[in-house]
Amino acid sequence: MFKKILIANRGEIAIRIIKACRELGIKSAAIYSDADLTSLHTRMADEAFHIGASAASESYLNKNKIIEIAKSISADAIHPGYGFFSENASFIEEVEKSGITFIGPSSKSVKMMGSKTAARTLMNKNGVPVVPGTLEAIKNVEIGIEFSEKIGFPILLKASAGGGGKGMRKVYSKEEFKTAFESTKREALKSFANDEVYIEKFIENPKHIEVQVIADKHGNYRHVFERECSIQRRHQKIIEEAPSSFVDQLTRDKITTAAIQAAKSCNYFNAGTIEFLMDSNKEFYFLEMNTRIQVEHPVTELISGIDLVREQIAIAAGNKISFEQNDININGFALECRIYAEDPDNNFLPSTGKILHYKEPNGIGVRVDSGFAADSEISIHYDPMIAKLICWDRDRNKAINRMKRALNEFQIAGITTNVKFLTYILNTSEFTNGDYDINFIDNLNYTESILETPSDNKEEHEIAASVLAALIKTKQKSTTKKNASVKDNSWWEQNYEWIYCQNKRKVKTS
Ligand code: MV4
Repeated sequence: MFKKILIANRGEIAIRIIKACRELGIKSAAIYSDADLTSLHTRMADEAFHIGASAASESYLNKNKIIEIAKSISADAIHPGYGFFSENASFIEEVEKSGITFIGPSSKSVKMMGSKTAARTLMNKNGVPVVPGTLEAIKNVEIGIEFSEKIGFPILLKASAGGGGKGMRKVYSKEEFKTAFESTKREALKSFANDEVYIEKFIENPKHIEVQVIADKHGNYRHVFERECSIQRRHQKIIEEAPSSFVDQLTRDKITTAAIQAAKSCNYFNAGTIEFLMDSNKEFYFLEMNTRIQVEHPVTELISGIDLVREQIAIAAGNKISFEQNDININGFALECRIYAEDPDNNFLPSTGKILHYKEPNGIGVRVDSGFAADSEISIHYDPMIAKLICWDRDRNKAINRMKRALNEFQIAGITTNVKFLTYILNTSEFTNGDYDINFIDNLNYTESILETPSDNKEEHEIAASVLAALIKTKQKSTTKKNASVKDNSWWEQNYEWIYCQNKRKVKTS
């Protein structure tokens, strides 16, 4: 097993990896940018090394510096987390060349899955259903129109080097085709330095279902069931669930078999995810393969009992997968809410600044994977995700109720978050019934928060929040006392107005 792992990431996933290292008796080494000098991941790791300025290009995306540090501290392996270099084939090649183990797949697998046309061709050859369309890039407008008419409009033009929603355009008719084709090519060239574009039939109102797979370097393949990830906005997932309430056992057998076949077809090792679109008839189509650990991996961990990050590390070290397929079962139900520093009342504008007060929910079936604490700074440089709240219970309905309770307990002040928005979604009948697809948030009529905030003055919010934090710290006063104007039982409503009164009094007398 490895002695020391360099974690080439930050925030909650760096901390998640540190926890796995500690349980395995492996030393963890963090890298940190200027902005992360006092961040949790920097503090929690056994060792921490400054990498550069706050901008990602100067720090977490500084390939040479990362490998240089890994060598100089004699790290045996690098864990990339998600984002940053996790799916960068040239980074993986460099790591492979340096003699350090990359905790992830081979650069070859990543390259293969990075080309959407290559991936489609490979999947098609191996019996994995792909969306009807072309397996190769479209050579010219005439061929494109002829093919589109054959499968029927609307179609999607997709950049071969794209993915995650980048480089996609819907085309409704042959009249639009030429302009759309040319601009998709132009944009693809600019974004990915590759202008190959192919055609897929547009699937109407599908669900996004993905299958977790694990493979080792000895040719063993396992699946860890599916996740439902349709609740998203602009390709940013917000709520994920496992298992999917839409997927019956027969469909599950089919889609997990297809996922394992997909992983085999590119000689994959590491944890990975096969993304599918599923239509209302439960027909599913391969979309992309994610060759990394994903943000939403905890829901799978909670229903299966498998520690996916531990498996990743062990597999990279050359171990076999620690379980047989028949050893694991779906136990209960889990969902994850992503807590973002953004303002749903203001077009989801990112909210930056200092977290003045922070308290996580806890209790049975509640897991919080977070990168922040009180006094943490949410900067413009990185992802606005503050924390992931993951709840488990024996069935979906119970888990949703537990999630609502936990969201209500989550105390974050100083910045705006989407916590109320998440609660709003959980209360919709569509969500409760599992009756939604990838267009759910776009079609949602969320205009204003149900509850009024006591004041729109940011400065007053901040003062009140800091007074609240101070009061909680010194336990000077019970802050859970209800007053007449309380509209619900959220901590904000219970505490904020009370503290705000206190604060006003304080300001007056001082
Ligand atoms: C599609 C599609 C409908 N039909 N392909 C978006 C991300 C990228 N992975 C593929 N995407 C889509 N491909 C066909 N043929 C709809 C989407 C899509 C989507 C897919 C999954 C999750 C969220 C989405 C949001 C908008 C569009």
